[in-house]
Amino acid sequence: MNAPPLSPSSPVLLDAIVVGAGFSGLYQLLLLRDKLGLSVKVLDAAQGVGGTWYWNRYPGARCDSESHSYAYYFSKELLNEWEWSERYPQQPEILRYLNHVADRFDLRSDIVLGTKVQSAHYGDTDKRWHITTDTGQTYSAKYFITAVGCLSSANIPTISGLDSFSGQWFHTGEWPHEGVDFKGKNVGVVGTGSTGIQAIPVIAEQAKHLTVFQRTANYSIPARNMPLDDAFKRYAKENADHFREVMTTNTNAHPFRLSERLAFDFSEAERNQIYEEAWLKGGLQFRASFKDLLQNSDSNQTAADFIRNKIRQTVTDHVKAEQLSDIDHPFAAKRPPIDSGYFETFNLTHVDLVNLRETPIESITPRGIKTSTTEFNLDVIVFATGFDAMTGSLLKMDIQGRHGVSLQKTWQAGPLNYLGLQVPGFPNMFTITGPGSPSVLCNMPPAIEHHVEWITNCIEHLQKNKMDSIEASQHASENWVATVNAAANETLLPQAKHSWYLGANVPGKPRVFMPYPGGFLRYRTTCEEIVNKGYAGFIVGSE
Ligand code: NA7
Repeated sequence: MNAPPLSPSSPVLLDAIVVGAGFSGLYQLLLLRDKLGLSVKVLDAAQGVGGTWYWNRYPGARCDSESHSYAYYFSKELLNEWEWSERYPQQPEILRYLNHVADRFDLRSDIVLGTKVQSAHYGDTDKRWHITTDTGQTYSAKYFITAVGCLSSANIPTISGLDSFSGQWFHTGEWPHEGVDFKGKNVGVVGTGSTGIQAIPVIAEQAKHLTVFQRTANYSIPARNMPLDDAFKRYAKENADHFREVMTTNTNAHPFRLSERLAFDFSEAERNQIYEEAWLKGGLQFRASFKDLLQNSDSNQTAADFIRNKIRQTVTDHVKAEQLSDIDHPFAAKRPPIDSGYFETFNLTHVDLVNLRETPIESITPRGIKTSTTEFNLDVIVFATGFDAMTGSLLKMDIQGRHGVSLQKTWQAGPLNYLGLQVPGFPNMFTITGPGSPSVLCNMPPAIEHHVEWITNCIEHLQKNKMDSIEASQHASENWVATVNAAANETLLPQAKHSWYLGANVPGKPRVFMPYPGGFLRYRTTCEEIVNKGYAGFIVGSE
């Protein structure tokens, strides 16, 4: 006779469960608990708070947003007491900041670490979310809020033979806490996105030999990182209201505005002078040089040519320079990296470049990486191969809405959603910076603050009006996905065929443009209008 099944532990009953203890989850906990007085727990698989900044500890990991903008703006006190040390914050500093936030707002008592959510099922009868975890503890909550980040599900390529490799290998997004010692080692880095471009110069400083395996050449702008002096720190604090205003009323939620200039309103010499100044200034602001860089192919070409020339001027080896500047997509159609000495690194005699477009990887052998022509002997392989972005972390959980319909099924043809906040068929589930919202096209903290505040106001509205549930309608969701894709088609963004914005970096993933590219201001305005129309497109009701 079979033994009776083990009785599950009794569920913890809550108003809300939040998954993820990064920027989104911490602020969502604070608002739901302290503003609305709800019972809330945040669950996170990690052993510490920080979300993406807990896991991404690879050499050179830093944020491409400027530090004074990569912060919460909801608390003046917090803004005033925190000191950023560099123009772009390094991973350890961001992690310290988020730990400080957790302590300062006394959040830890409601964060359950080391707990991975395995499933979240909506109960058609009791109208609650039932959550199971890998610790065996279960939860039941009225609201289920995902704060899992857009870039947290590592994309490890399935290359045959990886198991046979006798050296060490790592994915940058799951980096060991004790670090990796590259001294005296032959290292291979696969991937030249933002992560590879940050890591390659730092790994090159330590490794005996570095081979970079490039599939798609990339544009990159010098970051011009530097320590922040007291005058700037004071200026950023004294002008916090101004920065907040700029970040919340522009396209990308960065602390600068897109220029009103059009590229062809200037002579070639004048245009190149504008690019030169932006190049010297450094950072993501380069793409704001002209208003039409992402709309007009010819305008974009002027920026692309400027950067290609810079690459050719920087890299002394003619063959490497050609391979690094042979870029197949418009500038900024993929997330444009910024760097600290990336192209210069290829002038070092112990750094080689392998062009995978000419000689693709065939397998991984016990000794290293074998391309169609050569076997490269390696001690360490670093996969800087990115993420199953925007949907990966959500689909990894077994989420089921009404009538047991899974999120996998609902998203078979791409992430159906309304405003990137809800999915039809999943009542009282909210996705912070979910697919369909501007998210990764923005400086993330303002995008996160907006979503967290919107969700909090929505739940407050339900409670005040004695409503029990909110759910995106199918019709509004289909229209929204069409709106997102129409907005993408107004730009050059879909022309980057291998972009993770389109899901094209993960084999088998449906190709749908995922982040909303119509700009942060337009998006915020749309969200506000929908609320003012009584949550148009949502089904709000008492159950
Ligand atoms: P990205 O931007 O997705 O870059 C991943 C890189 O890895 C990119 O160069 C890819 O080439 C390459 N890649 C991926 N799979 C393979 C395989 N199988 N073989 C060879 N090369 C491969 O990820 P990042 O981590 O750099 O950046 C993600 C975001 O994090 C970034 O945009 C910031 O917002 C923070 P491909 O271009 O696909 O040909």
